Amino acid sequence: MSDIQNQIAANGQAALSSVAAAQTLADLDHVRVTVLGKKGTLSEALKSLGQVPAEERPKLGALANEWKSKVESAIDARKVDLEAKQIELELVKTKLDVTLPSRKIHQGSLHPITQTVRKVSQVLGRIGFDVAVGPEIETDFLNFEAVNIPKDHPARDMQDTFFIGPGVVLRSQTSPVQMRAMRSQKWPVRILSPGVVYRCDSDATHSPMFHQIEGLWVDQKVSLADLKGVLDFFAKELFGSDTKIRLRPSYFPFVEPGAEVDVSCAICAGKNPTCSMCKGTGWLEILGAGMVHPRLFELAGYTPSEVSGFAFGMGVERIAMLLHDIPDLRLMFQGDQRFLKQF
Ligand code: 2U9
Repeated sequence: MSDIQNQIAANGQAALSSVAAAQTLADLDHVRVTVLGKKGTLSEALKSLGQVPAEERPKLGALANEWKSKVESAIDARKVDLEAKQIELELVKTKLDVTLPSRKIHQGSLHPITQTVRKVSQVLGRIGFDVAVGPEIETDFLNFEAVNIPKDHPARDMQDTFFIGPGVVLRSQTSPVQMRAMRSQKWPVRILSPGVVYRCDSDATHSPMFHQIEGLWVDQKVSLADLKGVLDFFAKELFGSDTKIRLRPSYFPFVEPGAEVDVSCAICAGKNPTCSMCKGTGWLEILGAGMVHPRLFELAGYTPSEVSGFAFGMGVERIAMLLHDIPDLRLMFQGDQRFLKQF
């Protein structure tokens, strides 16, 4: 055997050993380049055939090509093995347990405050109340002056209201919305104003931000009997058809006369002295109401002798707590999924 024959066979053998020893796809590619690449050992051997006598060339050329295809086949076979090995390694590394149950998809729901606002608006919408909205940043004039809250009223104190600039406050009730409505249109007016209000107060039963819904009905000859009729309908729709209401005299600057309104306790009907809802009184306070003060009509640009009206106001959190037996106001603002997913 000639030196070149030996050389080709030795290179071929060495290449086969390197292919068998390759542990990664990168190793294998390195072998392919060093053996079969442009300057690879077998390619160089083929190039050097030019220097051997012409009669030996076909035999040596065939030998070199034979080794070349042997090495190519060995590389292809090894590549299949190494690819399988790499996939196996990946699978072990990621430890994917396909038998685990999938994560549950939780369906969201509306916040109890939103549900209550919608329910109240829907019930009163059926007897003709339209929803009106207004700004949360209000003028001192519309928040206080225009709804007959005098300069020396405690609500005007720094301790009760967020003052955010000269003559500008965060509204402490939604009354300015109704006042704006009256000042911009002639009667009749029959509106509800749901919205956020702000007061400097924070403890177990007070939040610095809470929600109110106020209602206003102004027309010719609107009476206290109309107010009672509307509130009776409202209470029965919200708390059940057996519900009764009662009005207790009270004072609010924007109405005269004013009243606090209670509904009968659906849990014990006053029969359980230790009832957690009504504490045995049989009544639950739900809102305040009254006949619109004539001074407000003047400030709205109406003629007080031509019109009359009633208004009412309620805290939405309180209504939601009564409807769903929620024990603590703070639950409404904490965003706790364990609480919220019950609605
Ligand atoms: C205009 C005229 C009259 C709205 C009213 C109440 C009585 C009332 C409280 C309930 C609980 C506020 O959230 S609360 O603290 N509200 O008792 N609100 S009458 O009277 C108005 C409003 C606007 C133009």
